[in-house]
Amino acid sequence: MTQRTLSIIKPDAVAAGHAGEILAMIERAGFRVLGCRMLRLRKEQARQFYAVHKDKPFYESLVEFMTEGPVIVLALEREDAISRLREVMGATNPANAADGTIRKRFGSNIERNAVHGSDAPETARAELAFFFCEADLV
Ligand code: 3AN
Repeated sequence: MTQRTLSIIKPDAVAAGHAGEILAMIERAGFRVLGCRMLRLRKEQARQFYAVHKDKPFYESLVEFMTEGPVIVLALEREDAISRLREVMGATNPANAADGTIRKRFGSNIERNAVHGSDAPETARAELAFFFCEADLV
């Protein structure tokens, strides 16, 4: 089933100049880019985006990290987009990520892990709407 998902190339990867290679890996994996924006998250936006983690000990640190520099947000489409993107990304902790995955190549640690991908259809819908109007997706 054709599905949409939201990816974020995180501040660590953008600052290190890895955005182009990460986008190339995503495209090589068969995703169509429906939308692409570079922006710097404000603290309130990052808090809201990661609200599901608000009681976790790493929440404030995660918000600091995600607001430290520009990110690139991507609206993506392909067959089984949500699970396929998570395969291309690799495990949350780059130390556990499979060879050839984005996090294995470009992640530094469990927090600074280069890329985000939605984890379920409902979160994908909400996360896409967080950054894109339907009319912007081409
Ligand atoms: P994923 O991004 O693989 O879906 P989540 O949703 O569990 O992982 O975590 C969201 C983000 O929070 C991660 N991408 C990572 O940046 C950060 N994070 C997750 N677990 C930890 C942790 N134990 N310590 C620090 N940061 C974490």
